[in-house]
Amino acid sequence: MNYQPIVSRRRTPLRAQLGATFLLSALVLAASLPGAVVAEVRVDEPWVRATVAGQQASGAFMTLTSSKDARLVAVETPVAGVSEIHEMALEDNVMRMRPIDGLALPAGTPVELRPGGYHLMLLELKGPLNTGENVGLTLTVEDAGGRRERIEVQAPVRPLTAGHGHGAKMHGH
Ligand SMILES: [Cu+2]
Repeated sequence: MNYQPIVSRRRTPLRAQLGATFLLSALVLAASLPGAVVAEVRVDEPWVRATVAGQQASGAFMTLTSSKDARLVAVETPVAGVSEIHEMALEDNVMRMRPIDGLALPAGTPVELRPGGYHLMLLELKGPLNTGENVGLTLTVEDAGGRRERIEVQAPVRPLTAGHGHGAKMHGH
């Protein structure tokens, strides 16, 4: 890679101006995200849907807020043989879920994973998920520069009534 063209385009006065702006932004960000020094992605209200007898799939939900532009690219959990990132999409006027390669986490913007929306799909469950238990989830997040970070999450198991039925038919709104 040759970085010469990028360097030659820079102008010193502009850079000096931007420096002050960046410093201010950094201070605001640090104040609004306590604990962001180590973890760059905040995980709020994680939970996993409890299963009923014989059910072999479930969903995991949470709100993710990244301090800089990043993507959620993978999820792993010891309770499932396969874990995927899913989106809901309208097909023939019916909302259906389908796997995606990654979920964009724009800087400073909370991204909600919820029943009926983006979610983490836990497939080939190794056993029942009972209300009151905790499920360990490992999220892999990749920043714009391709650097990856793994985030450990403990998600409590909650009953079915916590949201809409997973994969339920829903009309667009
Ligand atoms: Cu799904």
